[in-house]
Amino acid sequence: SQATTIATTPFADQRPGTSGLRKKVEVFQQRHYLENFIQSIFDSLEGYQGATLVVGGDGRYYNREAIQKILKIAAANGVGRIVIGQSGILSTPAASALIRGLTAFGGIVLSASHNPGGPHGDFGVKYDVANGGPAPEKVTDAIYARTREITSFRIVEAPDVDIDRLGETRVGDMRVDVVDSVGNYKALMQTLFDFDRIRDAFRSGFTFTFDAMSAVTGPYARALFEEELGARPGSVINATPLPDFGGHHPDPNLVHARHLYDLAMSDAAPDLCAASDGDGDRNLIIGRGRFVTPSDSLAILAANATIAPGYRKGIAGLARSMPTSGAADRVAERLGVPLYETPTGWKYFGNLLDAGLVTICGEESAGAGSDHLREKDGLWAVLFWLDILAARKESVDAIVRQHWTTYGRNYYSRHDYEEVASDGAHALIDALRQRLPTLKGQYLGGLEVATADDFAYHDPVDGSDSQHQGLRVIFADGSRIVYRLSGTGTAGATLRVYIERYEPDPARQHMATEAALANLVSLSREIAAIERYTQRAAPSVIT
Ligand code: VG1
Ligand code: CO
Repeated sequence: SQATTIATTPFADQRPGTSGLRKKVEVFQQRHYLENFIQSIFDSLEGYQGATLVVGGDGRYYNREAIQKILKIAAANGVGRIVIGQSGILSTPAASALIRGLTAFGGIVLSASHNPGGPHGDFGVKYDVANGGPAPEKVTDAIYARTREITSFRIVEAPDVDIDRLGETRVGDMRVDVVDSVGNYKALMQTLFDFDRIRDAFRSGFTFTFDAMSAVTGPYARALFEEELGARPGSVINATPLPDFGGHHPDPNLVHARHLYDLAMSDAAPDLCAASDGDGDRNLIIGRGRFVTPSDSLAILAANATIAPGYRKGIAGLARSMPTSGAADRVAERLGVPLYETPTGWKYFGNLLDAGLVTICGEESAGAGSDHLREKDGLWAVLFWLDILAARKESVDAIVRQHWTTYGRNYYSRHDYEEVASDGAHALIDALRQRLPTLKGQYLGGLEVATADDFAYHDPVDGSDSQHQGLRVIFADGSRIVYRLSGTGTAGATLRVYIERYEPDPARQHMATEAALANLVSLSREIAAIERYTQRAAPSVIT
């Protein structure tokens, strides 16, 4: 099999967003679209010749076709070896774990995460570096620059690899190993949590429902929860990964996993309901009668971390994305460890984790993780909760309430105005950005503005700076409204508005979130004139 060079022309729209390049499947199916992007990755890297790369995805439509192309392009570019999950399946955290476990050069993860799949759904490609984490901006910028200039790609002509069969084969001179998708990840989880303790809890009647949402976590969840830990068979629902996720939106939030919320609030509620997203890096945690916001979940995991064997030594520090609530800050303060506030997206945690500055990180968007790998990790968060529940032998609700009594409660909500016209959304942000300097000291809705700024991040490890990471209006009482545009969407623009209020008084910690935030919610719409710019009077999704 000979490597050939094929002439191509650039596409103008291959800029990676918050988490890789995400587009409609039809966009990826354009002639040379995927080839250009993969070749641009190689053109931007140095030292991959002869090295090992990990490849896998969440099993969505176009996963298999993409893998065959990637194998042939990698072989033509001189990659030494590719390790693929069986049938092309690797959850995002499992891919991260595998890159680290093999000390591979990097990896290519095929996913559009929580976005719908299928022939008319979304597809995505993300490059992970040697630490197992998403490529930093420096790398994604270089890849994007290359996509704008590319004139050819290299590919070998070879038969397709049978990716369903475990074992070793070759594409051209490159070795290909098809490996079990679950084993390495499962072994890592066993080093972090007390599986005997969780097994005992299930044996004593602890009840649990995990919804894999017909996405990638099904095989992992079955192996871990049912086979290894003894949860009742059938505890894992929607356990078979489907290329179109059964036509659903594999986003574990209160809208797309509503049935799970309803179950948790019903008389038949199990002790714990949980779910993960398309690629397995997000988590949803709902106890009997109690939804745990992702920001609270992060804080509670951190506060209880030493219960789990993997964190017995304590934690070095915490990090959260800027829009994530300040609940974790209070835990860090009490533990006497630093708290880092980063821009949205897991790639910003990589340096902090590599440098040992933080142990646990999280995002309000249902992402939590730790230094065990370099992505957020849905099943890790669920196992962490199971371990804490097994050790404390209290309900989720009791643990959450006790946490608020100790630390105060951060009422929190995110309003998404999805798929609005891109021009209007950008105009809204531009206009508000202009006004920020004038807001300080003003009274809005009876609240004094303490600061209003455009969040920028200085990475303390590599010294890099990231500008324009979200507009913040922070009030004197600590309440906050944050505005930013999504970097993962594939149609129009999505405006995210994050609303938060801190309540230290235990007597006032049990209001409905909508009631507690009502004033701030109307302010959020007025301050940015959301309806004027987006033609939307209300958000499409509230989480
Ligand atoms: C969203 C979330 C962000 C998360 C990103 C990737 O980004 O807000 O917190 O890291 O998705 O998650 P954005 O730019 O749309 O707000 V996943 O599970 O889609 O890899
Ligand atoms: Co995801």
